[in-house]
Amino acid sequence: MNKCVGCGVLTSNNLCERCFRIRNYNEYKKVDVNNNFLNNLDKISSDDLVVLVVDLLNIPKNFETIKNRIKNKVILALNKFDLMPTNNIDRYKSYFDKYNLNIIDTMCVSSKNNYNIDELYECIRNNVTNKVYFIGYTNSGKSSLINKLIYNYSSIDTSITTSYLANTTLDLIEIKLDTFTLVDTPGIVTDNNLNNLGDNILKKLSKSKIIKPISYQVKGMQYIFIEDIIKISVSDNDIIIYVPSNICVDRYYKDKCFTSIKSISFNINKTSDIVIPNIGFIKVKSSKINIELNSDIDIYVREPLI
Ligand SMILES: Nc1nc2c(ncn2[C@@H]2O[C@H](COP(=O)(O)OP(=O)(O)O)[C@@H](O)[C@H]2O)c(=O)[nH]1
Ligand SMILES: [Mg+2]
Repeated sequence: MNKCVGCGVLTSNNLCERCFRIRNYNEYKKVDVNNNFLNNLDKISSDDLVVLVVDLLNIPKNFETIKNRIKNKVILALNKFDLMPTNNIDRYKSYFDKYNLNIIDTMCVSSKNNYNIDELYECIRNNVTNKVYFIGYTNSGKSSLINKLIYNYSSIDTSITTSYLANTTLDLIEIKLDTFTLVDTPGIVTDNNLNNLGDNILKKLSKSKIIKPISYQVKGMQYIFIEDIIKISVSDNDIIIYVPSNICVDRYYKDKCFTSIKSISFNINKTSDIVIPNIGFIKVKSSKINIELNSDIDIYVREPLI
C-alpha cells in the first residue's frame, strides 16, 4: 500500500478510486470525517513553518480555536481574493490583528488568478528551514495553493485533488520543492455547513464570480431571498448583501412559499455582518432582522469585514 498522490489515503494504486473519479468524471462524493485535524496541530514540530490559509469569504466563526493550537511561525494567506469586491487589502489584513497569531507576514492571495503567489513563495523560502505545513479550515484552498506553487516553481508532474466539497484531502501529503517540503493537510472541520448545502448551490459556488455588493433601502416590510435557501425579513433599514455575483438575490414585497427548517432573529445595534458560511455576508446597520433557512447552516454575527 502507498499514499494516494491526490488525497493521502492508503491505496494500492498511485491515485485512489475517489480521486480518479473526481478528476476524470467530475464525480464528487460527500465524505464526512470524524478525525479533526485540529487535534493534530500539536504534532507539527516547533521549528517548522505554517501557512495558515483562510477563505476571505468564509472566515470561520470559531477562528480563535485554531490560534491556541498553533505554536509555530505563521504566514497568513488570505485566499480567494479574486472574489472580493474591494481592493482594501489593509482592511482585510487588520481584521485578523485581534487574533494575535505569531505572524511573520499576512498577504491576500488567489490561487485562481495567480495573485501574490510569487510573494507567498518568497516569504516561504525566506523563513522555512525544513517543512512548511498548509493548514486551515476545509475548502479554504490549501491544496489549490500548493498545486499553484508546484506548477509555478517545479517541474514535478503531480497535483493534489481539489474539489468544492469539504474533506477532499484526507491525510498529510508531502511534496519536496526546492530545498524544503510542502505539506498539505486535511482541513479543519468544525461544522457541516458546507456539506449541508444542496448540490445545485454547491456547483454554483464552485464557479463563484466576483462579489458585486447589492444595496437595499428597505421601506416597510420586505423579504429578500438568496437562491431558494435563505429568506431575510427586514423592515425599514439599509442592508448590503455580499454574495458571489452568480448567486441569485431577489426582493419580494409579499411573502412567498418557503419551507424553513431554521429561523433566527438578530437585534443588531451597531453596524455588523451577518455571515452565511460559504455563501457570503450581509452588512446591516442597527435593526431587527429575521433569517430563515431551509438547510442546516450556522449563521453568526461579526464586526464588519468591509
Ligand atoms: N475563487 C477562488 N476559488 C478558489 C481559490 N482557491 C481554491 N478555490 C476553490 O475552493 C475550493 C476548495 O479548494 P481546495 O484547494 O480543495 O481546498 P482545501 O480543502 O483547503 O484543500 C475548490 O472549489 C477550488 O476551486 C481561489 O483563489 N479563488
Ligand atoms: Mg485539500
